[in-house]
Amino acid sequence: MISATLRSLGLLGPAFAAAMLLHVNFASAEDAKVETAKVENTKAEDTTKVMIDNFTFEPPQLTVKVGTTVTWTNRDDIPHTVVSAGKFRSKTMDTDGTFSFTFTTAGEYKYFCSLHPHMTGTVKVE
Ligand SMILES: [Cu+2]
Repeated sequence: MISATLRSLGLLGPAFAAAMLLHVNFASAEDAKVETAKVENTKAEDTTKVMIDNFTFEPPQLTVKVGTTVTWTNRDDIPHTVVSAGKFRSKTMDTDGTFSFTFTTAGEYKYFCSLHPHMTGTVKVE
C-alpha cells in the first residue's frame, strides 16, 4: 500500500497522490466503523457461560435477556448434568463437556444436577 502510494506520487503528481492519501484515510475510518459494529454485534448475540466447578454452578444466579444462549461447561473430574424440570435437560457431561440452551421466554428457570441434586442454579430471563 505504501509503495503503491509512493509510485503514484512519482507517476501521477501531487494532486492524485493527495487524493490517494485522502482515500486511504477514509478507508481506515470505514474500517474502524466496521470494527466497532462487529464488537457491538458480538455483544448483541448474548452468549453467557456458566462453569461447573467443585460441585458448584458458577455463577449460581444469572440474569439474561430473552434470546440469550447459556452454555454450561463441566470443569470437574466428575460427570454432571443440567436439568430444569419441564424446560431443558442436558446429557451427562463428562470433564470439559458442554450444554447450551437458548432462553426464548422470560421467566425464572431453576435448575439442578440430576446426579447431585444439591447442586442448584437459577437463570432469570427478562
Ligand atoms: Cu453433578
